[in-house]
Order: sequence, then structure tokens, then C-alpha cells
Amino acid sequence: MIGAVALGATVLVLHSTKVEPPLLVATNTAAAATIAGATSTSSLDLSAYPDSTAITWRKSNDGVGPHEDWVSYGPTTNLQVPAHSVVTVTIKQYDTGEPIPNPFLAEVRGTVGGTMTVDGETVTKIDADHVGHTFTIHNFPSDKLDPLFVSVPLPAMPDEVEACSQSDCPNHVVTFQFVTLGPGDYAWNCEFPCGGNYANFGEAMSSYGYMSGTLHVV
Ligand SMILES: [Cu+2]
Repeated sequence: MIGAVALGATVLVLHSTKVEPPLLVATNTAAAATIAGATSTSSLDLSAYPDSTAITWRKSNDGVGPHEDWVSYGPTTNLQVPAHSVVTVTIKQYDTGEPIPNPFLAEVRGTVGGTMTVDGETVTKIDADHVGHTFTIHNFPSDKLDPLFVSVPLPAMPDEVEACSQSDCPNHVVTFQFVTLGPGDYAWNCEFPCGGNYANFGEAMSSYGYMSGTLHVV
């Protein structure tokens, strides 16, 4: 009984530290959906930053950052896209990087055509020795969700670049498209250990809302 009470208190504390970032709703675009099964087109603009000081909503939230030395996606990681839509994602990637432990994650998976563009060039993978982050959407464990798996690697900015998080700082522009099926909530996160502490899986990797978020398909 004492154990159960202690466990309940722990769950409560863990839960209270999870702050849901503000919702970013994809913009509906006018282009016709030319992919079978899709009825609309939409777009999302994101960035991957070397620190979280660019995330403006955090500055008004006591206790949840910004952390100057924590990498972060922005402007938020709580995303909403339409069901049955061709979603065009643009990610500005401002961070440097390292060799990614698993080269599978240096390849583009689950996008329209199996490709993405990097600074306008169409590619199916990037150099596994120079990866900044990944943007990886996957299912929560549930048999009620339509399958959705999308993973794109973000190329690292060169080490000699002074990585910074302002909009005019040097960056790579990555674009890709994916197609949503029915409604549901999906998890997305960076699969490259880029946080601190234990094996780089701590801090920005283990705190929800920096290198992780939710994709609401509605
Ligand atoms: Cu990362």
C-alpha cells in the first residue's frame, strides 16, 4: 500500500512536468492534391535550432526553459495537419552535427517519392557522418491508427559555422512531402541522440517538447 502511494506520487510529479507546447496548425494550400487518396494540400514550417532560446513561447513559461544549451525544434513541437492531405514540410536546420550511430536514419523514409530536398537539391539520403537531427513520425502503439512512418535526416551545418538560432543565421533548408490517412495522434521525435546526460538521451531528448512532439491528424 505504501508502495502504491509512492508510485502514484511519482506519476503525478512526472505528469506535472509535461507542458503541452502551443499548437501549430498546418496552413491549407490551394494546390490540388494529385496523389490518390488525398483530398487537400497543406504546409508546415519548422526549424531545428542549436539552442532553445529561439522558442519564444518558452520565455513566458516558468520552469520549462528556455535552456540555452538544449537543442530544440521550433516554433513548437505540437503540430496539427489535416487527414487525407499532402503535407509539405519545410525545416530550416541551424545546428551542427556528428556521425549518426545508425545509418538507417541518414536515409529518407516514408515521404512522397522517397525523397526530400536539401537547399533545392533532391536526395534520398545524406552523409551519415554529418547529421544534425532527424524528423521522425511514428505511431503510438495502437491498432486503431492508420500506419504512418516518415523519417528524414537533417544535414549538419559545417563545424566551422558559428551555429546560432536567429532566423538570419546560416541554415540548410530541407523540404519533403508526406500523405496523411485517417485522423489520430502520432508521436514524432528526433532519433539522433542529441541531448545531454546519459548517452546523450537526456535533457532535450528526454524532456517532451524540445526534440519530441505530437502530430495531430484531424
Ligand atoms: Cu536531435
